Amino acid sequence: TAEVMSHVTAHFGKALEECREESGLSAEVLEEFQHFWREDFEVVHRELGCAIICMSNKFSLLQDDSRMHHVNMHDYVKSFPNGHVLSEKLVELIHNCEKKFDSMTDDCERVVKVAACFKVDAKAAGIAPEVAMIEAVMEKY
Ligand code: BOM
Repeated sequence: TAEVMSHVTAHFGKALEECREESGLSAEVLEEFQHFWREDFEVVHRELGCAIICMSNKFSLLQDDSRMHHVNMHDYVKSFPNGHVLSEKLVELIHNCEKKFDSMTDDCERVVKVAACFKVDAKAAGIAPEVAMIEAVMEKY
């Protein structure tokens, strides 16, 4: 659900500042991670892909090949309030997007494509949060 996704995004987003330098993602492109979900934010920059890899690694959410670690992602999402209602769906949506871009060899380029696909599919599935929902739970993390 969108409510659960707001918690996951608020928590995951806290790792952005630790990853800014090594990813090269400027504040001009993305100032705060929750803006990822804004209608007018385009998920296109290679540096955002690098940042998502770096952030995911802080929580052991990726395998060595920079693809999702299914079990760890499932457990991560389940750890949030009502997480069990989102975990399977989120893993399924991300994996479906990974399959579409599997031939891309540049990890950062591929992950930003996967993230853009995930944003579209999460909206279609009705589980994308409003930025205001994320801001309402930011203080919890
Ligand atoms: O193959 C690479 C897998 C990368 C998974 C991350 C894709 C989605 C990241 C952007 C959105 C994040 C919102 C909430 C946290 C989900 C972990």
